[in-house]
Formats: sequence, structure tokens, C-alpha cells
Amino acid sequence: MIDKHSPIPIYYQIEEYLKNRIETGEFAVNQVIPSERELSDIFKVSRMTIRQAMNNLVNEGYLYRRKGKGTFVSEPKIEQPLQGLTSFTEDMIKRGMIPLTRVLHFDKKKASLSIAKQLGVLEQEFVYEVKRIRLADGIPMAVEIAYIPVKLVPDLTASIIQTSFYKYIEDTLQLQIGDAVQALEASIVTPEDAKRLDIHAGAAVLLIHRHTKLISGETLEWVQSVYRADRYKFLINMQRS
Ligand code: 16G
Repeated sequence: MIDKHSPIPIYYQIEEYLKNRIETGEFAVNQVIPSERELSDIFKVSRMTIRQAMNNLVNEGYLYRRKGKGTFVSEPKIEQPLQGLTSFTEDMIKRGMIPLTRVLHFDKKKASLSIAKQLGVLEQEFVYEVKRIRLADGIPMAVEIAYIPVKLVPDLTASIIQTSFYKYIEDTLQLQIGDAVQALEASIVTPEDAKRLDIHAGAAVLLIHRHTKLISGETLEWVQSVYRADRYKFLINMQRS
């Protein structure tokens, strides 16, 4: 099972062993895995070594802990290819999941200088500020704050934004979304977002900023999103030219 004479650290071998059993489904989703004590008996290593392997698997999103109950196998992460310019609603439906949106905040206000710059509008022009929680099959996945120029979408309402924004833009307003630039960085969740996303304070999250343009060249939205790093991984397809 593990090779104590190998130059590969023992915690890492145990981690790989457990990962393998999770990936093959021998440890099923939401199944409790053996305790630190049991694993240290099985592998004949210290509990410290087991703890290190388990901590890494928790941090990588393979396992989650429930206080007083034990350590369980997580659902596999959602793999999101960064290729087409898609919406949250489309992404979830494609995966056979049910998208749901909770609008936390919907406001029309004058753009600050920094928002105006992001949207390419004049300072003091009206913009919407929309904060939404995006859920898949009832599980919160992301918190998004979007800024949208009012002049492009004059009749936007909180109830429209509770469904798909992109669908409204394309189907109802018959505008064509062109392209987007997206930046992705690692961060730690704020205490406020931890509650909204139902994750631990201090958990890892992915911060995403997206500028989306209409084919006319006007900026449609500037969105700052916080995605759960334990539920999401982004795939990038690269070609050597
Ligand atoms: C995605 C986009 C967001 C866009 C939204 C529209 C990322 C990181 N962000 O969440 O910019 O506003 O889709 O979704 O992918 P909707 O059409 O379901 O409202």
C-alpha cells in the first residue's frame, strides 16, 4: 500500500491512495472515511502524518469535515472550460443541474470614477449595481456583483436578473454579445461571502473579473465574482502555435 523506504513522503503516498479510492468511487460521495486513528492503525504511521494527508485533501476539495461527525467525501468539482463565452444559467443547464439565483441587491446609481472607467462610460452616467448569489441544485456556487450601463439595458429589473441576464439581452432585447476578457485569481473568502456561500471563514475562493462587450464594442457588463474553490475548477485549452 505504502512504501516507507520510498523518497516520496509518506503523507503524500497516503494522500494519493485516498484520492485514488475517491476517484474510483470506492469511497462514495458523502461517505464518511475512516478516522485519523483508524487510518494510522491501517497504515502504521503517526496520526500527524495522516492529518497532513487529510488536510491536503480537504484543502484540495476532495474531502470535507463535519464537526463531531467525521470526514466525508466531497462531490467532484464542477469543471468549467474557459472557451465559449457562456452564462451561469447555460453552464448549469449543460451539466444537467438546476440554476437558481438569489438577488441580494439591485440598484440604479451614478457611476463612480472607477466603475465608469471599467465600463467605458462617463462618470455620473447611470449604471445598475446587481449582487446575486448563483446556486446549482440548491447549492450556492458564486456571489456576483455586476455593473451594467443603464443606457444599454434601460428596462432591467430585479425580477429579470433573477433569471438569465444573457438570455434577456439576446432573446428579448435582440442584442448580440460579442466577447469578454476574464481574469482569475486566488483569494480568501470574506466573512460576509462565507455565510452566503455556506463555506468556512477563511476558505479559498476564486475571484473572477469579467468585462463583456456587445458586438457594437460597447461594454455590457463588468462583473466581479467570487466562486467556491472547493466546488469549481477552470479548464483552459491551449494550443502551441
Ligand atoms: C456568468 C458570468 C457573468 C455573467 C453571467 C450571466 C462568469 C465568471 N461570470 O456568471 O459575467 O453576468 O454568467 O449569467 O462566468 P446569466 O445569464 O445566468 O444571468
